[in-house]
Amino acid sequence: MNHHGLSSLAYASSIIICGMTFNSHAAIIINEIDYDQSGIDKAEFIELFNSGNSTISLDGYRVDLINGTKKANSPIVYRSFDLSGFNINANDYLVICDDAARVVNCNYSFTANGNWFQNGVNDAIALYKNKSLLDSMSYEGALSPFTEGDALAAEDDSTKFVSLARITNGFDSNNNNLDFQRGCITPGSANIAEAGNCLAPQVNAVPLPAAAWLFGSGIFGLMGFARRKE
Ligand SMILES: [Ca+2]
Ligand SMILES: [Ca+2]
Ligand SMILES: [Ca+2]
Ligand SMILES: [Ca+2]
Repeated sequence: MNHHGLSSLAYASSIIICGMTFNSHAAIIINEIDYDQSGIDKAEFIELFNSGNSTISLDGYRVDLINGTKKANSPIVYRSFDLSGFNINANDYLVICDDAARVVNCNYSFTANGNWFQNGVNDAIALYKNKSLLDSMSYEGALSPFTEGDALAAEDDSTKFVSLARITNGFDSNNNNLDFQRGCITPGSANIAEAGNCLAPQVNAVPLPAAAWLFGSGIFGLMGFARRKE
C-alpha cells in the first residue's frame, strides 16, 4: 500500500472514531472537576462517580485531559490517567488529585506540584473504557468531539471555593450545559450547587500515603505544561 493509501485509511478511521456514539448509560461518569484555585493551582481534582448499582472495576478505564487551543481541529491529550487496579462501589466516588494533603478524600494522588489541569479556554476531559468514549465534557468553550450537547456556560472561579459539578449529583443527560453548573467543592461526596457562599473545603488531617498510590497507579503524564488565566 502506498503512502497515499495509508493516509486515506487513517483519515477514514478518524471519521469513524469521531462519529462514535456516546454511551448514554455509562455507569461511571465524570462528576466534578476543579481546575482553578487562588494563586498556583495546587488543589485541582477530578471526581468520578459510579451511578450504577454494583461495584465496577476500572481495569481498562482512563481519563484524558485535552488541550483544545493549539490547533482548532486537532485537540491534544496533554495528560492521561490509567485507572486500572481501582474499583468504585455503587454510588461511590473516585478522586484524582495531585497532593492528597490538599484534597480531601483523594484516592489517586501523584506529584505534579500543581497546575496539571489546564484552565482553558476550550479544553476538555474524557473518560474512556479501552477505546470507547464513555463520558466527556468541554469547559470554557466547545471542543469537538468532547462537548456533549451544548457547551457549558459556567466556568470555574479561582476567587471562590467552587468547582464545576453535576447538579443534580450523578445525573448525566449528555448535555454539558444542562448537567453541570458551579458547585461548592465536594471531592468524594455528593455535589452541592453554589449558593452564594461556599466554604473552604476540608483537607485530610492525615494524608493518604501518596507515594504508595503513585507507584501503584501506573500514571503517565504527557507534556504537563499548564497555564494560568487571570
Ligand atoms: Ca489549573
Ligand atoms: Ca475552583
Ligand atoms: Ca455523558
Ligand atoms: Ca463531589
